Amino acid sequence: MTHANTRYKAVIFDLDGVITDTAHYHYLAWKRTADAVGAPFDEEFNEQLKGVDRMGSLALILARAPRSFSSEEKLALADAKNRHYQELIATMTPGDLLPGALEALVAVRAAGLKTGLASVSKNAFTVLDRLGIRDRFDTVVDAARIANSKPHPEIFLTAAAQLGLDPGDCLGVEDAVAGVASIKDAGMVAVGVGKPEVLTRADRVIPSMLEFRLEDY
Ligand code: B16
Ligand code: MG
Repeated sequence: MTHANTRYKAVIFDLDGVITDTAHYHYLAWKRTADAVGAPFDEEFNEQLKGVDRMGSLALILARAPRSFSSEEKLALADAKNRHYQELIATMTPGDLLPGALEALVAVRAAGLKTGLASVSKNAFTVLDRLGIRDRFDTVVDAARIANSKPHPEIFLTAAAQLGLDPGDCLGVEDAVAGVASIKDAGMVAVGVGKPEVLTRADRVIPSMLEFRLEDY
């Protein structure tokens, strides 16, 4: 089945900030880490961690700490943060889907397009299961097999390859600056979810997934 009103063959979604708000749980878990090492940390700084992988996020936090840390200490801090994060996401339910997210997934498939997920989170499969939407995706990139975090295009290129499609046939949806850069450098058209003055490289910006319409692209 093909759809007359779009030239795309797939839509590849980011998870955090597009499908659900895991950023809040990452924030709570990193806040505990930052407090333990005496690094300043607030919601505004947390914005810079969106789309950045675990060790990369930790490096940004520790750069503001009063001392340096050994590799062993860094691994222990990252592990403790992840265990805390996993406790937090264990409480998630389908009620944690962002408004419009499920409707967008349903609409994309109804139009005959494939759905993909491009999250650099190694906990993405758990989150999808908690939300009850794993079977809504034709492909999910395994973050453990990705060498380069966003803004590198690897994760969106991998999603397209797993679907057997050219990047130019895919639309990418992201809420983070690093994520939009990843989509654009993969050669895809980017839908930004958020503010146009922030997501300056996006081809079109919508305030939330409630405004996602396939026929707009
Ligand atoms: P984990 P995304 C990213 O998910 C988050 O935005 C980022 O804040 C987080 O550090 C990263 O996943 C790694 O997550 O520690 O669970 O592997 O935006 O790519 O869906
Ligand atoms: Mg995101």
